[in-house]
Amino acid sequence: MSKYYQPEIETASPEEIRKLQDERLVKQVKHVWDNVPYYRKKMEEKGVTPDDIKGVDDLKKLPFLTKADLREAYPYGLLAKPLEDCVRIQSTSGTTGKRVVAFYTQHDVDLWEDCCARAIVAAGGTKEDVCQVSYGYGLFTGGPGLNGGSHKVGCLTLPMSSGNTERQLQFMTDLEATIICCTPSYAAYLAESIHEQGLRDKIKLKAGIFGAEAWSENMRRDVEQKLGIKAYDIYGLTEISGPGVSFECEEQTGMHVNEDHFIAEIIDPETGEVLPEGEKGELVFTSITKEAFPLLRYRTRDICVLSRKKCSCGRTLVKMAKPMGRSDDMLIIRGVNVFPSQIEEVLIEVGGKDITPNYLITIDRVNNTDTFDLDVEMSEEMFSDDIKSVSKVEKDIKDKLRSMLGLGVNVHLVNPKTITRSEGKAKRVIDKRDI
Ligand code: DLL
Repeated sequence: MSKYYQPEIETASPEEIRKLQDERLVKQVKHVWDNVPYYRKKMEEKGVTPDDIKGVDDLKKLPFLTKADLREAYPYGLLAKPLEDCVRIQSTSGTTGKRVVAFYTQHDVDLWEDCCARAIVAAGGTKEDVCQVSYGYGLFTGGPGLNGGSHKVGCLTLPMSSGNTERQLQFMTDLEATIICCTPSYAAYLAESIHEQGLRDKIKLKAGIFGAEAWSENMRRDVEQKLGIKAYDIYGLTEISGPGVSFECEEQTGMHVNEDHFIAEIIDPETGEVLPEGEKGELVFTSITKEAFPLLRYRTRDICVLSRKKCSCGRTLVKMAKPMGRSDDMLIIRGVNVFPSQIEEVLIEVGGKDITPNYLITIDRVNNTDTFDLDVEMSEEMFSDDIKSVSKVEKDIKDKLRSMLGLGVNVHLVNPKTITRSEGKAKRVIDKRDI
């Protein structure tokens, strides 16, 4: 571990954490003001100087940063250190516009890896473990982040990257991996393959660390049961360093934010106003220890809730709920706002054991009217047992969606394994409309 690991912070009193954040924020604002003309200008436009920021209470005086700022300042405009001090870039998988490129000094890599190490330790990881990292490596932060964290914990690290499922299963069984890190959709796919190939008895996994995309409690239970593990959520984003911004403990009721490095706020996405603890809104992060790419008040677009309720694990770090959608992945279908997470909710409620968590939304526009199709994979049991009830389940899902959204949806139960599986983040929506 390096000096940023500091597990004592995880159980420090809220006052101690606040004091540390106050000090670090004041220093960070000065660092940004002195070294990032782009953000300094934003501060000047708002009439704020570093002297106005004495601690976390003053955070709300600072301007927000958005993805649009990152694109405008691409590639070096938000860099706060000379390039010769930087040792790494990572980038988002953005498919529209310019990619977001984040820079790291060695200090930044170390603290990021230490945040991931905390996540692995919270999932029960020790140096005795064999940790299979099956997130993508390369520009995506998943592989490199968990890889670094696993090294720091001292696990034997299997740097598998994503894909090549046969090879994944061979190493998993031959080297007796005990921890698997990958996207939840790939975990579900691995679980299916293990089941199919009758490998369950050869699997020694005890924990999974799954994140990078939304996943439901239903999916958690399914993967836990199929792999015989405890499944932990992990959250992060490239702009704020990558995985490990927050992580789940054994209580599995939300993710502890590494508050000694990142300050979390919830704002009203319409007005930008800071909302009190417990209210749902957009998650905003300020990184208070990063050197090269220190974003202040970065709007994540993730809709979330923060909670300071006492956690049975003893950690005092604030917890964020599983993100409940994004303020920007909202679909507008026939004028109705729809979040894919709402569809998932209905599927869990209505589908029960008859369906799997695999679904695909397809939207198109025919004769100026939006069409809305939802393919849902039925479970093996339903496929083999009682094919006649398909239309009833389809109708139940359709009725529930109509009452929730006020929209007619064409629901199709499809055969098991017909929806393309993802080795990275699952693709849940195909929007064919040319708008
Ligand atoms: O997905 C970093 C990561 C890698 C996190 C591996 C966890 C594990 P980006 O590609 O920049 O970074 O995507 C960030 O993914 O704003 C969320 O919308 C979503 N996201 C990340 N983790 C979770 C999660 C990585 N646990 C964006 N649950 C974020 C739900 C998540 N959504």
